Amino acid sequence: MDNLDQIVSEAQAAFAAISDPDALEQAKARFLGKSGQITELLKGLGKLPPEEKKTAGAAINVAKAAVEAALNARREAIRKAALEARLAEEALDVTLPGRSEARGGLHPVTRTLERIESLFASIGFEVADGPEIEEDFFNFTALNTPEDHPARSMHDTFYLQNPDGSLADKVLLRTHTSPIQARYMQAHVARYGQLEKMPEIRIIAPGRVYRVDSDATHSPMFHQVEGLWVGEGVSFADLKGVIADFLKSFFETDDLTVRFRPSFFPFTEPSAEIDVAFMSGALKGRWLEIAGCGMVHPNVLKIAGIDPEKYTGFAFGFGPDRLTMLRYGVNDLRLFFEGDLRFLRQFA
Ligand code: 2U9
Repeated sequence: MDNLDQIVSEAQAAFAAISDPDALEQAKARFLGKSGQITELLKGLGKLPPEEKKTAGAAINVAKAAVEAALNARREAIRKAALEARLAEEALDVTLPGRSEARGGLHPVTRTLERIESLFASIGFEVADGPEIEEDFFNFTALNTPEDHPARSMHDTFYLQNPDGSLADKVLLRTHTSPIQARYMQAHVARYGQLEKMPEIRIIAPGRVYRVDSDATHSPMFHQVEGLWVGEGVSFADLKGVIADFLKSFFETDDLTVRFRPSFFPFTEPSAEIDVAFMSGALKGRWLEIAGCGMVHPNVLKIAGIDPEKYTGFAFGFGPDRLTMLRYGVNDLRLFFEGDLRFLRQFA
């Protein structure tokens, strides 16, 4: 049966030379297919005399099994090689340096706002909020601002347009955060106005405000933090104490002097500008205008439904953008709103 050994060797050599799975199945057909060499030999068994059939049959089956074994071994080798190639291709180099998440940080003005909020929270002030798109009533009328006041002109205030381009009726971008307090007072009166003794109002109102103005010290969008304390017997002396304590805490020094300089606002009477002078450091001895304040005008209390004969209050307003410039020594306000990370990263 030399022929059989030869077929087996031929099959083994043929399979060994193949590394493509489809080509391997085609090579299999040459030996084990319908007209394959082994199949043909099996078919020829019928023609042999009965005494030879058994041994010849057994020998062919041994050869067939050897071809099948070679085929399976090669199939397995090809599968393994393919898997290894894929693993090598998809391998991760876990020793490469990682890609780290960029670290975010708070905007310097946000830091100032949070600082102001927490200092006032420590003396019982609640943080109040309101819409940036505001009604003329809450922005001006409720704050005792006359119909012909220049702040009401389109020259100073952004008014909203209807989709057809016509001017929206008395809807504007708030020019200060005072409407937050006007709304708060109205809601407070609706809730507690009937009580014999109305609970005190003690709020600060931080937020974005908008004015038609743009240069190195004015941005069309800027921030304000205003405060309001209304109750029985609230006086200008209380105002002075609260403001002086706040400024010392904010600038982390007792080495400063606060000055109240008479001024005018439609919503306060009397009104004052607040100046501060540091007794040491780079700004030593220079008066800096830092805020405005005053006793809430009786008309403002009346419009909110509060009896000005029974209750009084003080209000004040800070520009946190300016406070931030002072605290960090920045000389151009516009840097805060350009979103340049090279600038902002310095505060993160
Ligand atoms: C109500 C009544 C009174 C808030 C006040 C100022 C004075 C003030 C400035 C601060 C910096 C504007 O952005 S700024 O230039 N603000 O001078 N604000 S009194 O008075 C109020 C507020 C609400 C109901």
